[in-house]
Amino acid sequence: MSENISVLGLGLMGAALARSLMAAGHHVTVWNRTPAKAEPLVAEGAVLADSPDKAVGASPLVIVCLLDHASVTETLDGTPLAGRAVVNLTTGRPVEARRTAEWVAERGGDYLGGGIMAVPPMIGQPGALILYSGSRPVYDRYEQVLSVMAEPRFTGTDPESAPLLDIAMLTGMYGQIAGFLEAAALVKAAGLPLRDFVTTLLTPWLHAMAAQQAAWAGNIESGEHGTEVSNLEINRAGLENLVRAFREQNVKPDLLLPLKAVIDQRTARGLGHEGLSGLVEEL
Ligand code: FVH
Repeated sequence: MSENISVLGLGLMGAALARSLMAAGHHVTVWNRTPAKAEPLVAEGAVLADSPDKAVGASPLVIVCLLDHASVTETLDGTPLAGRAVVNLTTGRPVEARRTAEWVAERGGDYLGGGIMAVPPMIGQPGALILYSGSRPVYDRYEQVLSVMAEPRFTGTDPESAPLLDIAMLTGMYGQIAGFLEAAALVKAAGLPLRDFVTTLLTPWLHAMAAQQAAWAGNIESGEHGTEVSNLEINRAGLENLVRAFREQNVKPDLLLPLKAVIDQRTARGLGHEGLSGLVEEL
């Protein structure tokens, strides 16, 4: 079914979102602070609104994708939000999402926030994911429409949950990037073929190791950090060995040191018999 949808914000991400909705046959009205960015989309069939007010007035479903939450409330201030489903795909912190949800509700709108787990070229393609939280009725009503942009996943009615999980996902990603960068620096400094190392050794190894995370999550939920595999004392010695090896190879272990510090802290409490999952208690 074709829907009337307004998209506010035509940066790299907003334009990709609008384009995917148009490709699925929806009637899309667009607005952007700098109107020139709307021109390609208008040429492809979008309707240009010359103010946020007119954009919001044009459709029951309003998708917003701007720089930050401050620019969202600034843009929507004074627009006719009563009865509108406001889907905010602007990145923000959990407390900002709560504030923006309340701000929209005070003006009669129904708020659904989203955390985009994709870059613009992935929008409309398999593999793109958007985490949603907030209004369940809005999610249920528009789930089909949302699925055009990326696989939608509803994470709860608390508007803080999607941004919190978004941040948790990015945290996992940055941790893996940190490990990759240290490994790459070590291999490169030794003059070994890096691409071969990554494709034949590192990536398969990381996949295999990631399989342990579900068991660790169970330990963390239960508070039982015992291990039959490798305890913290062994990992402390292992990290010590890594750090010494890095220094001998003239490579800085700077991204490994914070992990070593938390392991040292936990073992100093006499908890070296525990598994790595116990480190969460320190954090
Ligand atoms: N691009 C990405 O890879 C990431 C992936 C994950 C999610 N993010 C978030 O998406 C939001 C928008 O990101 P973007 O990539 O579209 O960013 P830009 O291309 O820089 O476009 C920014 C748009 O925001 C408009 N804007 C900025 N300030 C204001 C304001 N005060 N009032 C109204 N609009 C404003 C800007 O307008 P203009 O500069 O063209 O006039 C663009 O439309 C973002 O939250 C990412 O974290 C993307």
